[in-house]
Amino acid sequence: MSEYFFGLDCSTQSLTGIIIDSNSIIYRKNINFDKELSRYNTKNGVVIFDDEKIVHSYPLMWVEALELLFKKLIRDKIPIEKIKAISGSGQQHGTVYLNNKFEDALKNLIIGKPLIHQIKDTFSRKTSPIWMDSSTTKQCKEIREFVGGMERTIKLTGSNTFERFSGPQIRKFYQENPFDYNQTSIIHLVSSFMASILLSSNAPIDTADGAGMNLMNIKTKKWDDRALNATAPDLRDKLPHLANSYDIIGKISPYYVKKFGFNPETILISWSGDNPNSLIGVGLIKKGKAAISLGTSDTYFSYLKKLYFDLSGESHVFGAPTGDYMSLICYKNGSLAREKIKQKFNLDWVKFSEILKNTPPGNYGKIMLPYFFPEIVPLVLTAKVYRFGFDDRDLDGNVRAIIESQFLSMRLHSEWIGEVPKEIYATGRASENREILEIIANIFNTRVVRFEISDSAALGAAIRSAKAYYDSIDVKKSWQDIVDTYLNIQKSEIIEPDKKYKSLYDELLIVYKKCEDYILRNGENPEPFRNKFIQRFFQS
Ligand code: XUL
Repeated sequence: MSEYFFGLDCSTQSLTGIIIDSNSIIYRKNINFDKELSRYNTKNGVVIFDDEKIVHSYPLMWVEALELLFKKLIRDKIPIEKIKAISGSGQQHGTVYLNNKFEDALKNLIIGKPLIHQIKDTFSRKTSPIWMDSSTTKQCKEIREFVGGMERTIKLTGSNTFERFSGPQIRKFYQENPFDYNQTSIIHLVSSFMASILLSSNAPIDTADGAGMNLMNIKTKKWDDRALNATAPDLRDKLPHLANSYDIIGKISPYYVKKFGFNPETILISWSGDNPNSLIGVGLIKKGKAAISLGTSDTYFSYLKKLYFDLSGESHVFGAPTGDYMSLICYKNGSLAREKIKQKFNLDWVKFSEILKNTPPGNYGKIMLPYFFPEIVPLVLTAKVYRFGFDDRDLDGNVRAIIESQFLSMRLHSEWIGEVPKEIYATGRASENREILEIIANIFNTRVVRFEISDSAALGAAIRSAKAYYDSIDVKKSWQDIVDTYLNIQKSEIIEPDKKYKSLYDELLIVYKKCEDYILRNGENPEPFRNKFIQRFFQS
């Protein structure tokens, strides 16, 4: 009898499930929150408040999506009892606040009632601030100063304080709602919250995702007293314990066995963040390669064998699910910014791609700083789009500019890693767009590889559950063997850079940086540089 492994990804806009067996992908299903759970009235899975810096979502919606997905497994006649192990992935940094009724409610679930009705009164905060929230600048400063400045914060927690990170978000909640904070018994990440739902008790936070909180010592992988004290009182008592990403945290709760037919022996493996899961899903378990994930957020990440800090403070070090580390840069103006241009000109993706195909690399020197939303890298707290050499009515100019600007910025802000990747793996929904990948290959002057399964976070979670299962029954499979198995069965597409654009993009990068410096750091006027670029590449 073949063994199944189940990976789930609770991301910003949807919940995805992938089932694999020892050497193939058996099943994929995606539940879009806006479409299938429309009564929550989310837009792209989130709620943006009047102050656009405040962005939350509904933990109950994620739980409802989980039950819906299980119902679909039954409808699609998946032999659920074959699933040996489950792990998962959650959008990083988001926090879920629960009161002292949470565990009791989970332990006393009744089969006949929907899950959400049975846990709805166990939240001390109805909504969860998520990674898109940028409303905690004050708290970031307070925590950073308490810890001893930016460099000490980076060396202690792996990152400078960031608005979306869990620590500053928790501090804001404590300061603005002290009563509700006191009513909070446990604060979960999205990943550990969803794992708790399946376990029917409080699941640990894995150290890979825990690194995105500004609360964990990145070297010892333990909660750090200084960071905890900088954040909120009694915080240690309100956090789950920390575990390795590969730890077995228990067996699936009897509730799911009775209600959906899961096997009572199914083991649960720590859930982790979407980016650490994607690292596994694209097989990054060695140095020298990088990945770009084009989801709601755009991220650029690579595997690190040893700790290595970005002291400029723009990037992060998280844990890797193998027990090592990963570096990451995150952009808020990812898919949603691309969508803004697509919608503004009433395009579909086919037309969008045609324009990319028919416009020249370098875009006649038209440059955009695409801050449709507040941006993380570089830090921009007030959304505003800047255009150099064109205006917002220029269809072709805007389409190419949004894509070129996103990846010029990524190249610029990933230079601290000091290593040009030999290959970039592209993942996430927008990686299905070949024209975007060609632009990435040319801007980075690096080969881009795209695998068939763009849901690398869910796949990574499924792979992690398979690895932990085999380890538990003493079947020796190395990380390399196991990731190769699932990469080799997928179709892949390789996009080579066109060398003739190397010098063009090297120069455009300098002009792009001048534009950024001018707008954000009072730098010199970029126009003479931009004009020289235009003369050299478009007027000779
Ligand atoms: C990473 C980050 C986002 C979220 C949502 O630091 O904030 O990538 O994980 O995908």
